[in-house]
This record gives sequence, structure tokens and C-alpha cells, in this order.
Amino acid sequence: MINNNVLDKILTYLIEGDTNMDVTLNVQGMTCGHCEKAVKNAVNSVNGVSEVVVHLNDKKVDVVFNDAETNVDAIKSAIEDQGYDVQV
Ligand SMILES: [Cu+2]
Repeated sequence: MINNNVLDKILTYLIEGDTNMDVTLNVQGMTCGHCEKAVKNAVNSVNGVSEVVVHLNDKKVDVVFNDAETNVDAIKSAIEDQGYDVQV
């Protein structure tokens, strides 16, 4: 059985010729709303990123990006540039 998520990706691929990927990054060092905003803005500023959700309490960041335009390393660097440690 095929789930909606997979179906979405296939449709996006057929329509746009590329795929939206999602990744969850473990980000260490986020302690407050300021950190949350800094990380969110940094990731949003990466070309090809369409969605960023920061889970401050879980120290996790969900990112949706177009893999024709960017990659996990670029997103990771953007967060590290703000002074936070990232594990995929
Ligand atoms: Cu903070």
C-alpha cells in the first residue's frame, strides 16, 4: 500500500521534475525563543527550502526542501553559522 506522503512526492516529481525532501535535524544549543527564531530564519534563507518547523523542546528542526536546489549539508551549515551544533 502506498501512503499519501509517497504519492505526494511522486506527483511533485512528475509535475515539477524534482522532489521535495524532508529531513529532521537534531540541533543542540537552542534554549529560547530567540534561538528558535535565529535557526528558523537561517534555514528559511537557504534557497530551495520551503518549510521549517523548529521544535525547541525536542531540539529538532524539520525542513522541507527541493533537492534540485539545495541539500542537507547546506541547511546544516546555515544552522552551524548561527552557532548551533547539528546532527542529522
Ligand atoms: Cu536562545
